[in-house]
Amino acid sequence: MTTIATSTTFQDRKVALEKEHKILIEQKNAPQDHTGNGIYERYKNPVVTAAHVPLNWRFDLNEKTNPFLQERIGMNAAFNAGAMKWNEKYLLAVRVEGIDRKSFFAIAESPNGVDNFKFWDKPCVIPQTQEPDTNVYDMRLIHHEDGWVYGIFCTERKDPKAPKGDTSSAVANAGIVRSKDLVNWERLPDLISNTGQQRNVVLHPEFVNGKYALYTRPQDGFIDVGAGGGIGLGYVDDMTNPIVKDEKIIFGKQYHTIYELKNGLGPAPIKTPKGWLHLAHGVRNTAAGLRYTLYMFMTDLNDIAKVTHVPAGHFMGPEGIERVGDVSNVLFSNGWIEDTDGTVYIYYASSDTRMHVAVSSVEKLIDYVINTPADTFISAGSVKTIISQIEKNNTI
Ligand code: M1P
Repeated sequence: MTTIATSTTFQDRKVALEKEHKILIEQKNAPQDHTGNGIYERYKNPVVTAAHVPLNWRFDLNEKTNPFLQERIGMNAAFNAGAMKWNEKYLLAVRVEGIDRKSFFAIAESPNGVDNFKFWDKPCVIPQTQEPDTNVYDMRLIHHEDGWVYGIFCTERKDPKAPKGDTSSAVANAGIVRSKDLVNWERLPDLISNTGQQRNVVLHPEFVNGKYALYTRPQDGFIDVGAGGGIGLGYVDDMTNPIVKDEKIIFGKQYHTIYELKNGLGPAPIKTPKGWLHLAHGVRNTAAGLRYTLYMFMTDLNDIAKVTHVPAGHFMGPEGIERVGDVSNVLFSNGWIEDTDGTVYIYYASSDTRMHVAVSSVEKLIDYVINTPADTFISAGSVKTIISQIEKNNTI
């Protein structure tokens, strides 16, 4: 049997693919060319996309077994990444989604936090519990004061109680791994809580009265939070037996806000002299479907259950190309890095498709959270807030 593929086609394609990939990975990034809002600067290029995934994960590079150099394992998206600085490098624990719809985690590393993100040699191997995860996603990386790096992620399995013929209903819970080198991961039992489902679970980086503190997002159903929802806070004595106790909602959903339908914590909070800075996502319904935006709030340094400041509205909403993707009109963040000089790299995904970065500082974020007017929850209140600002400006 003859084949139309020739050695030349294979070699040409290989050279072209490698060149394209190198150009993409090494492309320099820069802040967007506009004045912006003074709170953060969005960067021009996405920092990680499905096309960043190494060629040897996707292609069989042996000419004998793949004469046409076809992509054997396609990648669909790279998004919702956890983040941390590690050995002077900026790391993202990216949710990579294959075209088989399965997500997995893979670490991408950058020397500067804004470009040149390269994946490590192989994706992360997450050990299984007795009940294998059907899908895993949205890992938060937390370097806890106990010395371990924890990865808390969503594990999803088919709902065993789903009626016959319902092939969609699932149960979501928090899966937990920990590591000392980010290569070898130890799987701990999944979170044990009183609610049916959990997503967006985040570990507080410090002990609180000798206990581990976990931000939760209890929900009744897989998509709908139902009667529950909101950002919860509960305590665990021992992460090897993670039973959440005293779970209370510290930030509930609220009518006619950007977190009307549901909300969930993003990355672990950043400690500042004024309080703990939090980044979260809020979801509201629209005629065009759900809209996910990011918002910020601050909690008390000595009482992490006490919300002290909440600027009105969203901190970041989808803009331009960010508005379009597999699940359009979504911004989601589960990773940020506070650098030693106070710079904050905010990693966010757009429309469940790609990763971006926006850069701010602890100082700017504190100013934003403390001095942005709070929500009055009614239009007349918003008008009053604007007029008060106009009048103050008139006295300058
Ligand atoms: O599709 C948007 C997001 O939907 C879910 O978020 P939440 O748990 O708040 O509903 C998650 O599946 C998330 O990964 C996804 O980005």
